[in-house]
Amino acid sequence: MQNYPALHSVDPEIAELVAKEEQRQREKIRLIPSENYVSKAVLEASGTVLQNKYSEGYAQKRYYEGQQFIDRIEELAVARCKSLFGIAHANVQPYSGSPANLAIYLAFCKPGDTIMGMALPAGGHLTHGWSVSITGKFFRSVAYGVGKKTGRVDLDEVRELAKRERPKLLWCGGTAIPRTIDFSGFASIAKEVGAILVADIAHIAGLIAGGAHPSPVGHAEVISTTTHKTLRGPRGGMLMCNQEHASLIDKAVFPGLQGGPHNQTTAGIAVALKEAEAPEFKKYAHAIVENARALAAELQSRGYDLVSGGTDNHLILVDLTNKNIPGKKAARALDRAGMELNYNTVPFDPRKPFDPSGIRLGTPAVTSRGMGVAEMKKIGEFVDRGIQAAIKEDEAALDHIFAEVKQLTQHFSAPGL
Ligand code: DSN
Repeated sequence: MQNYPALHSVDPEIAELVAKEEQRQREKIRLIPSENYVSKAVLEASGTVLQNKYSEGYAQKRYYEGQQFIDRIEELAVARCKSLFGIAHANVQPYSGSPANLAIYLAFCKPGDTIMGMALPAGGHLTHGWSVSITGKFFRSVAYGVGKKTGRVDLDEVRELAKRERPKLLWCGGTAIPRTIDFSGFASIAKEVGAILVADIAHIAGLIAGGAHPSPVGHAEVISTTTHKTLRGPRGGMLMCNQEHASLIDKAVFPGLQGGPHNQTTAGIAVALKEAEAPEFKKYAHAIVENARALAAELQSRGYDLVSGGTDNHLILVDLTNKNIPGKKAARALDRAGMELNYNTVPFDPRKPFDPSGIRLGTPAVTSRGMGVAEMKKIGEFVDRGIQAAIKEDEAALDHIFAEVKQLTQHFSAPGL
């Protein structure tokens, strides 16, 4: 357990809740594909006196004095990002993924312009133009989906739609895509219709950094990511582009959209990027994919219907329709049984987003704990037993599974805890 003596003395209520959350993260099998465990070094960097400093602007061009060390920290984060991804320009100031994506609109679009992204129910992200997001309200948004039979993006359909609609921005990437993204295929469409291709690699940044997924560099003109998913950094965002767009992107982030950067996060990002340069991180990235494949195979062998028939990356999307249980009921029961995942829409879902047909799970966090293929088989069994118990509303069985889950997790220490 972490020791927070000052917090315990000033605010025992918050201290106790933090301790309980830590215990929860230690005991449970964490399967939300957008979550992870940061290292102790990242945690330490994110909780420093950098909290105390304003630094609007960029290194060597700030609007506040006293930037001798903040500048160096941001320069290190930028240099490490550029080197890790092999790109000319990086901005590490976006507060998270949604502000990073908004900055891209600000850089390249005017309200009312046509933009094109993957539909949310097909696996896209809210900020790729979905109707309830500011990006679907301020811009004319057109959405592509996935094939009904394949569960995969059909680039011929994307091309046809793009030729008809002529979007200014074309987004690829999303939040529930279990398959490899064909960045070069998207790039050829963007070129054909004169759109700027934006790759949102939030989910797969760590896989790309570790060589377990192809890189969008050289294909997408702008790349957006969060830093806290497979990349295993603190909660934050980054934008990357070639030199041609550098100034537009930087101006859109500040002063266009944000004020002072969160320097404590910048330091945490710098540390995570250093960790991601290490050879062990490459092994980690490949192990995430190997584990996801093993977990997917185990679920399939137990009769689960996986969108697209499997996975190429860290993420598995399960359509529970054939199991006669809605996603939310399954996710709630599995949480009680010690497995944390989220209910999710599946493509062409006849149910509502707040009570959809699927669950979404992934392997970044369990892989950070050092779990491997043998444990994935066990987790597949736990998930199946949890869902069977949920169908029967057998709460005692769920409690029993949680006890077994704790037996397993106690053998795998989690980074940072
Ligand atoms: N909320 C993130 C996810 O879970 O995928 C995306 O923004």
